[in-house]
Amino acid sequence: MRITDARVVVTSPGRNFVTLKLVTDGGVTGVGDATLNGRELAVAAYLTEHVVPVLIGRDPARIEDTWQYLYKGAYWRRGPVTMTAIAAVDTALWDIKGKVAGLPVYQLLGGRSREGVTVYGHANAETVDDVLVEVSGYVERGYRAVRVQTGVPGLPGTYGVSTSEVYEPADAALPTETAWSTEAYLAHVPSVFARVREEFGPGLRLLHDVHHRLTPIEAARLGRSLEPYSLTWLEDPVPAELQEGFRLIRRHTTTPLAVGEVFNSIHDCRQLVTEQLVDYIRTTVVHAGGITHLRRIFDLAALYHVRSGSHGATDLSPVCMAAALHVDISIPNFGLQEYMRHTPETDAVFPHTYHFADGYLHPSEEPGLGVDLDEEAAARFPYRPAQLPVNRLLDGTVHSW
Ligand code: KDG
Ligand code: MG
Repeated sequence: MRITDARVVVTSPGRNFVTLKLVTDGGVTGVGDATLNGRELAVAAYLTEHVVPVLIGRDPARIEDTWQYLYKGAYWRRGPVTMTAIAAVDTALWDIKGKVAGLPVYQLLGGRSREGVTVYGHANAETVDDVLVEVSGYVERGYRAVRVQTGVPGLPGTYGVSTSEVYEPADAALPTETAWSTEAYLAHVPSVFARVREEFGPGLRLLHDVHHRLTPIEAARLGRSLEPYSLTWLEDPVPAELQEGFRLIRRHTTTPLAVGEVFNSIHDCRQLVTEQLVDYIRTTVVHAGGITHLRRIFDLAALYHVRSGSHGATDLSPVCMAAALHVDISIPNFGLQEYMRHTPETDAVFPHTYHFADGYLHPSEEPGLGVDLDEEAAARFPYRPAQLPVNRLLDGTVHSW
């Protein structure tokens, strides 16, 4: 069996997605997500110019060999663009292998370790009263875990709080600017979780995303102040380039920590995992080298009692979500999976058979990943430039977004 064609499709059914579709001489096809939010065309060009030419004629069964060829063969290792491109190829090859075997991909990964994939949804609103309504909507739909974000009094807009029906931070061709005050934020957040716990009791799992905005000692203070509300995790409390900074947070709080959505390789995770500085590692199929590399990260994490908590925002396409669910259902150290629903337009471009029921997502039972790209539908939604915002402190200093 040989790869005869490899198409890079950029489409924007509500937001931009990049997808790689591999075609084989036997007619079997495979898809992989290659979307890097705000930098989509960089990955599309990497694939088109440097990867597609070396794929034509290759044996699609050789997943590991192809991974090593693209990783070691490029000489320039790691980085979000490279690893997203490799992820797309890897994911598409697992899709093909599943179809050839006549099995859903999770069966090739060792079969089920659980009955369903526990997911968390996003409750967000400007005020605490409104966010309580959002949380109860998730509880009614059967969710067991909810991420809670609210506006901060005194700030014009806050990370994670939608201004429209569909949450979409990449909201303009040139970056919009947001404003941030650590003091106002730290003074507000504990009161939000006090209200949510009071209203929903101890059973509901609660999460919060700081989105890389604090210093280690500020994060330590926040973690400690949230301890009475027993969060499942506090996410990205600080930018994670300084991994030893997490030792300082750990010394002061037992609030569990989750990090990894911007990581792209096992080497980004190594110190945090092996020093047990985090409790959940949030790397994804699309940004961390595909199913092959993600499993390697999760296997390392399992040795250190670190569980998975894969990123699953709407800028990761249904192809990524389909692949993530095959990993989630099969690994021994699954923790939680983020799940934001895509728009109906996106679902129509990426027909899939994974589904939500009773607080769980269930992977497809079809051979392969159980997701496809409808290229005709995709062609109706041309690319639109869209970038993520830039964040500034109130005095104008550029801060982490
Ligand atoms: O592209 C960036 C988004 O995916 C990110 O801001 C969402 O932090 C995020 C999350 O946890 O879903
Ligand atoms: Mg996040």
